[in-house]
Amino acid sequence: MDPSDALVPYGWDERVLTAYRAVASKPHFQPGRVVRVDRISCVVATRTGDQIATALSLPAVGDWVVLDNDDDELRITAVLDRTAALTRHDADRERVQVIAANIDLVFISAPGDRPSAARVERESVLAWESGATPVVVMTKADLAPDGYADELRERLPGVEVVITAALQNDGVDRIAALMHPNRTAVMLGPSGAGKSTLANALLGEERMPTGDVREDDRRGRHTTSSREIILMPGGGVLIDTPGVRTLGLGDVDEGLDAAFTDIADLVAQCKFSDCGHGSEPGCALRAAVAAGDLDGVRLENYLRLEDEVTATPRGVNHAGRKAKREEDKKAQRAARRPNQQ
Ligand SMILES: Nc1nc2c(ncn2[C@@H]2O[C@H](COP(=O)(O)OP(=O)(O)OP(=O)(O)O)[C@@H](O)[C@H]2O)c(=O)[nH]1
Ligand SMILES: [Mg+2]
Ligand SMILES: [Zn+2]
Repeated sequence: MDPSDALVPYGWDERVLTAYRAVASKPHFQPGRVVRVDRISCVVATRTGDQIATALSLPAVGDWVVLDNDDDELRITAVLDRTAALTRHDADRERVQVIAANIDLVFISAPGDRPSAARVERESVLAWESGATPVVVMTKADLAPDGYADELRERLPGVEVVITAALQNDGVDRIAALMHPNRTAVMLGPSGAGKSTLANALLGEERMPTGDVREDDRRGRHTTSSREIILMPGGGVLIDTPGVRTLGLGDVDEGLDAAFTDIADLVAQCKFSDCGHGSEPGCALRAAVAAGDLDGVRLENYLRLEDEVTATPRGVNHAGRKAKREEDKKAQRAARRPNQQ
């Protein structure tokens, strides 16, 4: 592999080269990484710079693609297998959307002016499910209530929580240190969380547009409108995304147990294998809450999220729900296979 290849800053390495060679069947084909996806087109970084490309179905930002330009138009002919992909479902579970592909880290922004550990927990399920490593990034720490950082650390065991206030340049160096050449991170979080502001602090310049939040409820104004790759000055790739209101979990499976490993371990100790974790005797989860070993609020959120995943009313046979999850897992794997036109 040529280290001076113009795609190296985008993460081009031996792995991608090998994957590319396995799929690129014609010598005039060229590789590229999708750096921006709008509603109808996408921009691909190539060895000759950024170019607009067409595709039968749009890839995701972060995808490595095979490009064909034989009749003056740049066309995506194949999408390379993804290492990890962050996906979300619409509320009706009909549409699956790949937010970012080939990511190593998911920065879950937790705005200090709108504290919600439950939302961060929900997003951590999606992050674990993606195959990448979640990192909670508290933003606007200057506006956070006392104790919010501790609450996040308690509610998200095993996840690093970084405290930042990008406008004051606080904590930004820790985020920079998590970025490496060849590493891709995506920022997740609601509109107005300060994602683009943090990106600018990492860049050291006001490149990404930012917008204010509404006075009454601190919601943002959807300033960022497309998903976009930003090359970090010290190497590595950051993907800024528009804030989304609803992050449906859809067919999540491993992500839920990964985000709640402590609870997943306890479930195995309930007396009844079909325990609904309500008032039945011998429930290990309720016992752990009573003993002060498990946060009751965290348990309620877990049960809510699990209900959403299984989309089956609570109290019905747990084994049936488990079986459904197994089925979902298979279907999801099939759906996740990148399309190769
Ligand atoms: N007080 C304070 N305000 C901040 C901080 N970081 C960002 N903000 C403000 O929060 C508002 C929203 O910031 P953005 O960076 O546009 O938020 P975003 O997450 O990119 O929002 P979308 O692009 O809409 O998803 C702006 O008014 C920022 O100035 C911070 O550390 N402290
Ligand atoms: Mg933004
Ligand atoms: Zn139980």
